[in-house]
Amino acid sequence: MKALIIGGAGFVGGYLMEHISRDYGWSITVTKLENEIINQENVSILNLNILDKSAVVSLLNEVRPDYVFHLAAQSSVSLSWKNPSLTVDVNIKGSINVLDAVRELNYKPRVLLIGSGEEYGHILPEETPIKENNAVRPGNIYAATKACQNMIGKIYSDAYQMDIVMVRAFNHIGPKQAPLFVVADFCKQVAEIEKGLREPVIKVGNLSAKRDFTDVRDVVRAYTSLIEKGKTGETYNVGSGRAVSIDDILKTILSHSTTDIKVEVDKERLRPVDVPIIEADISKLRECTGWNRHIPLENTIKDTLEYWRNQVHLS
Ligand code: A2R
Ligand code: GDD
Repeated sequence: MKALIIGGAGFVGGYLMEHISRDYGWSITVTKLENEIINQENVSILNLNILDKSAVVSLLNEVRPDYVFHLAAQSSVSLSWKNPSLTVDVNIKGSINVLDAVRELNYKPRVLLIGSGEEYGHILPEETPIKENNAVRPGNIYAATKACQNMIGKIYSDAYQMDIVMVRAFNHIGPKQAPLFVVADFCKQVAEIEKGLREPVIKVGNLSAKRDFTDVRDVVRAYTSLIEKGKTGETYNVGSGRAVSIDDILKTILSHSTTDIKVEVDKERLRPVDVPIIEADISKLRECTGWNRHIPLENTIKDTLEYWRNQVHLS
């Protein structure tokens, strides 16, 4: 099998490459933006900006993959408030470029489109944990772009009989994630405090939100299982099935530190809207693939904190 990973220099891309090389042995081509760096042996690395449709067409014709993992995105909810048009361009226009380039091929590779649990948005109490056929009511720009990507994926799949499987990924975390995201951010701050690089005060945003966190190493196993076994035109939640408050996440991180750390809410970290709870129903994923989380949340948090301690030590 030939796998193409689009947007492979990001957080998930690195883990997906490792998992495919180690556990599947498929040949891998991975794309990145020109300014990005990928250090991975035995993969073919190409530059691609998905906003350039003709470049996407040429690349697909050159690589002719069996499987396409489309990871490229502006992936931050927080940044989507600050740069809505970039988020719309990359997540909607970029995804259409990918789908339309696949449509132009004279064969039908299987495409996995990565959306988000954020698409569900304002979830009613009786809708938790949320199923894939629930209404989507996106509460931010990022979520709206991913809901749009999902709808367009379904349209391409039905209208052109394309082999597209869609994912709604809930929060994924682990070592090497950018400190734009909550667990990496808090762990980095704690590591810097422990090293004496900042005063013993951790800055936080909305601690009452509840999100469904899964280790990225478990998430990539779900993606490979879905590209093999998912049903064409269907959407699958990928999450743990259990929401945890950001406050509990913070307490767990702090419990692994011996330093006495004060918590301070930083208004800059609060979002115009932050939906209270997003929790996945993962029965459809389980029935289709037999997937189960292997890594408990506490272990992921410990690994992430250890990663940031090493980073801070090296800096
Ligand atoms: O924004 P950058 O410089 O970090 O680059 C990101 C890249 N990317 C693009 N690639 C090709 N053409 C573009 N126009 C373009 N704009 C951004 O996609 C980054 O290297 C990659 C996405 O990786 P992350 O931001 O680290 O996301 P992650 O956590 O790997 O999530 C993978 C997928 C995304 O669709 C998320 O929205 C979803 O899972 O949660
Ligand atoms: N980043 C950040 N920083 N978030 C904070 C902070 C803080 O200091 N304090 C509280 N939070 C809260 C946010 O308000 C949000 O409710 C929650 O922590 C998680 O925020 P992020 O880690 O930034 O992730 P996200 O939920 O907005 O988006 C992630 O998960 C989505 C799936 O649910 C990303 O990985 C998306 O790409 C993904 O689609």
